[in-house]
Amino acid sequence: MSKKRAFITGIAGQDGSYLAEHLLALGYEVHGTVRRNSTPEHQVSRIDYLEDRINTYYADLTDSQSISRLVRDIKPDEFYNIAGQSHVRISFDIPDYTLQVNAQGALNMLEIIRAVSPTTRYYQASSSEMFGNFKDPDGMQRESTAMHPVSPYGCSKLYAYHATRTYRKSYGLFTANGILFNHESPRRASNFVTGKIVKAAVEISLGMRSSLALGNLESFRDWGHSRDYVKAMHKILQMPEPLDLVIATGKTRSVRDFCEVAFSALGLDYVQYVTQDEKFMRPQELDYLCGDSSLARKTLDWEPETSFEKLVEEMISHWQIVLTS
Ligand code: NAP
Ligand code: G4F
Repeated sequence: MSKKRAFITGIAGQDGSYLAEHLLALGYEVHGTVRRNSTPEHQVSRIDYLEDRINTYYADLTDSQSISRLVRDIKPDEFYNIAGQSHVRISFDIPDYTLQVNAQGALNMLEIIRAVSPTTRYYQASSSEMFGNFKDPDGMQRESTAMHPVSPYGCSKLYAYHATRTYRKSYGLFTANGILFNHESPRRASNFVTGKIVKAAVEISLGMRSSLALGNLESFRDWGHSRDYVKAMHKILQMPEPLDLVIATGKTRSVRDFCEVAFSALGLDYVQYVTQDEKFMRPQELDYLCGDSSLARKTLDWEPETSFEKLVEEMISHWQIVLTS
């Protein structure tokens, strides 16, 4: 039997790299897009160990033709649209670009599926940032919770979420949203708060620096592991019918809690090192996220496998190796 073919936009990103690894383990033929970068090593640093086993192509979500040609030739069984301008605070600096990539870009991908390969199953990387500061009376966000985003990033993702539903209902395509809560890993870029805290804590423990400036310490996030969440992405595209599902751990912690856990794992008291700087605050903050993924757990037979403590431990080990080699 011929192998199933998967196409991943943003294959060199955090999730793209774990998803490629997971799909290869399941026996898929894996194709994916990377962006041109003036330092090519940056482009593929998360996937260079997979180089001989995956097929990569230069493309961009804002350049429809670049991806249309590939989809026409490859005819993938599954298309994972996980490329994106993924940084919420930076979306306030580059709102226009964020919209072009995350909103118009997703629409471009849906049009390609509709026109060129309508039997391809389509996954859209939607986000808990779409909820903004809304939660249900029990303090959680789920599929039915109102969505009122508070950032250009959240607005762009909400557009893509609705476009994905619209194409499903209008054209009968298999298009589905994974509404993923924050997920991290050793491959998380160090300008997201978890990567930033862990990298700095390890540097402090090695005597390489003496402080860490952060923004808001009081916001709460529901942090899981990217390696676990990409398994849910794949399961979402195996359902008999397309559905939009929340993927989360159901446990929430503050940025302050994260600092405490990461620094104390290294024998340090974060209070002595962490300062606050306005520069890392956002014009509007999303205060509290805690996801109820019971529908996904039931429908997909999925659940997160990595504990919060193990996630932090893995991230620390990664930075210890990088910073001492
Ligand atoms: P990431 O590490 O930033 O990866 C995003 C990937 O998209 C990168 O490879 C990036 O390329 C690529 N990309 C950016 N702009 C592009 C464009 N115009 N055309 C083509 N590729 C482009 O993000 P992630 O954490 O893996 O997240 C994956 C997706 O899930 C994103 O869409 C994100 O918004 C969404 N999401 C993430 C989370 C989370 O907590 N991680 C939660 C919910 C939703 P470069 O490497 O060249 O920049
Ligand atoms: O790590 P963050 O930048 O992630 P954020 O904004 O929650 O977005 C991530 O999760 C979303 C899902 O909900 C994804 F859709 C999105 O792509 C991305 O992966 O910030 C987390 C919290 C925020 O409240 C922020 O204000 O940490 C706070 N924070 C405090 N100091 C900081 C900092 N965030 C960053 N990046 N840098 C700081 O110095």
